[in-house]
Amino acid sequence: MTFSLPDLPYSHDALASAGMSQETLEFHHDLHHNAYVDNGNKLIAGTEWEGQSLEDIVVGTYQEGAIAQSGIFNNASQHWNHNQFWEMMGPKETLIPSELESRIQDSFGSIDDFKRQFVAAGVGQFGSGWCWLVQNKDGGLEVTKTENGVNPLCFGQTALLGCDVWEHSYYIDFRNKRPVYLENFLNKLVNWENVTSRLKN
Ligand code: MN3
Repeated sequence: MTFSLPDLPYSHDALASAGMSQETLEFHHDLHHNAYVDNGNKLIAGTEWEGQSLEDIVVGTYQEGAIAQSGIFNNASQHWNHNQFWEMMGPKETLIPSELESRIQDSFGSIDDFKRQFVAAGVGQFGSGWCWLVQNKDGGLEVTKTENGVNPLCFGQTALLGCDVWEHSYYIDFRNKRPVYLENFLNKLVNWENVTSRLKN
């Protein structure tokens, strides 16, 4: 399949009062995400990956242990990551549904402990990357961090929540304050109903 840029599930100014400005979304969605789409399409044209699903391309081109991933992987995975990221946020403040709350308490002890681990993972990712709340195959939840475009699909995990810690995601609104960006993300931007809908039984 050919990659295409999805519309944001809200207007570009919808998250501004929650800490993600219109300018950030114009740069991040319309330019950065679009570049992964365009570059990915150019790179897969005429290869065995043209016509495969996005998930199959990500998993199939991931090279475990490689110092640098291929261009196809980098653009395909970043396209997938951003597709998820836009859906994981929303303009409406949501509470953590009880189903997810109890899973988080089982795995981390408390919501606050989970949030502390998530922020620490994002702050501790040296350079560009993502931090995640994932569900492992045994059903348990875990906080992870990944570099560049690497994501939970590469490890057979389900991505429940992911936060982009590339500087382009926070520099306009938070400058160098990545920890404040991460705390704001958890407390104001996450659509917890979307996160809960990703849980597998
Ligand atoms: Mn990004």
